[in-house]
Amino acid sequence: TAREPVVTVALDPERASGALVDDVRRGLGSQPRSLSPTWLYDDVGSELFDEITRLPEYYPTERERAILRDHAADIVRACDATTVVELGSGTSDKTRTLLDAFTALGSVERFVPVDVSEQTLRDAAARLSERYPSLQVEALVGDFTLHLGHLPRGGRRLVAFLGGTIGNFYVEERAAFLGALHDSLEPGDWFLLGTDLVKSADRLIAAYDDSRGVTAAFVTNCLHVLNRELGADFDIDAFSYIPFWDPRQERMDLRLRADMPQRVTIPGAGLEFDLAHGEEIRVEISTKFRLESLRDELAAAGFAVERTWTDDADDFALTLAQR
Ligand code: AVJ
Repeated sequence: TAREPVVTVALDPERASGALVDDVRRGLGSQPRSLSPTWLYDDVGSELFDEITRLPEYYPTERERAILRDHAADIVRACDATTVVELGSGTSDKTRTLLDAFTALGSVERFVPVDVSEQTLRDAAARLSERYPSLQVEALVGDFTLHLGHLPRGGRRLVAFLGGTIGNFYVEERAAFLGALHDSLEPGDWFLLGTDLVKSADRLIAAYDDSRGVTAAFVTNCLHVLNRELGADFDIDAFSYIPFWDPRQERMDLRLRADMPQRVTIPGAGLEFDLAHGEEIRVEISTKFRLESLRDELAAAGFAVERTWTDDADDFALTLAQR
């Protein structure tokens, strides 16, 4: 019979709402205005992101799944971890591809999904315990930029950070994240990283500007979150979604543009400001990688690349590195 999942809450809700307030003050209180993509993932946002992963234009999910499907056994053999950690696990079904291989071929004993959404995590933990009765599921409700120090210790650990989410970080945030991950691991522990790769601007823009407008709804959802959580009065219909490819920084840059001037009041953050006509709020970046510079960045953080796998079209990469 399945062992009961253990759920540890590192993220205290009070601090989380404090982080929202801090981010809003810092990001919206000065120009150019920005918001952190963290706030995109409330229940509605998580649902919309799930829908994005099923869009024909949004290739990363399918490509990463193909790599996992074709190479999960290689990954298991290369690291033979006893603890598998997944950062930002969400509802993810790609986890299953990985765990199927680990439970069939390896000596995995424990799975540690980490996510900011407590309900999503509790549901996932219960489902995974059912599906893998031999596995101890120890879920961690936490933010992977803050709570890596709370990862359970012991055994050979593999930390998986999939989906290309690392692309949401700015260069300096990425270095800080990799440094913190390095500090939270022991020598010999493993890191499995999913990254989207540089490709033609056409395909990238199509992936972030789908014809059904799901991505636009996903990005715009952050304004609904601020209206609800902080009592803000964004006139949401008066914004357009502006995704563009920044070829110098090699990243998608996703913004909301005010179609008319408006005064915004955000009581929960003690903030009031005027948005000019055409003024933009940057909500998310999605960096695309090249394998060479990725290897250098990992090395700079103290990780040695063991192997890299890509899909047939070289759209996406999975990199296995060791601390
Ligand atoms: C979940 C961060 C990997 O950057 O592709 C998808 C988020 N935003 N469409 C990405 C996203 C708009 C996604 N990540």
